[in-house]
Amino acid sequence: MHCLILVDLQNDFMPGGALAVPDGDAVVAVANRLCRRFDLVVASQDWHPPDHMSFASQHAGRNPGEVVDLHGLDQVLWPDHCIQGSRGAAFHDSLDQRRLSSVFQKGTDRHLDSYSTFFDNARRKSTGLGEHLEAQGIKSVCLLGLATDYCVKFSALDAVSLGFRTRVVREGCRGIDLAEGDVERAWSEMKSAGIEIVSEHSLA
Ligand code: VGL
Ligand code: ZN
Repeated sequence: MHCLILVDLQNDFMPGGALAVPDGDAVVAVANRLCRRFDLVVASQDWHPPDHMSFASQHAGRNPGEVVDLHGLDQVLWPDHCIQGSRGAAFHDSLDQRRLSSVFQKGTDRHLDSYSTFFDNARRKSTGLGEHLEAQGIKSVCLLGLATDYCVKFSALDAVSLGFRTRVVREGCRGIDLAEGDVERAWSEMKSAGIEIVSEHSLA
């Protein structure tokens, strides 16, 4: 049983959004094509309260892109984004949701960020996705979405560490590259961890 995981295909990560990923909307068509080829399709949503501590607006004198210590973890500060229930947090209008069986929301705890679709950044709480996949008999997952160097990378690393065969679709991802080279380093890190980087057309 194979599962496709669509990572954060939300308006705020698309061009014009609050935390726009360059060319981010290009991956929606890839998602729509691949949906039909998997036994199970799930999606994640970044889903923050309006006063989430990953927002630079919550730290006096700080700007997006800076790093602060948040309860002992390095936290990159972001513009306000993906606020629960907002238009920015909604899926891109062109995303075909008909084959989407469930949605997992993350980053809901004000004090803790969650890049991975499986666990919060402190790895204290599960989103329930890992348990869900196991209950469905899934052995292999394939990921695509936004952003390569944050949510896709951390989700894929958690997937492989949980024992799933893990593939990431290269042309189904776009990255932020806050520091030049972040996206390339993310691909290398994923490969070193045993994640297969595949193209849409090579998927069996
Ligand atoms: C993400 C930064 C902040 C992502 C989410 O989806 O990659 N990046 N929140
Ligand atoms: Zn976020």
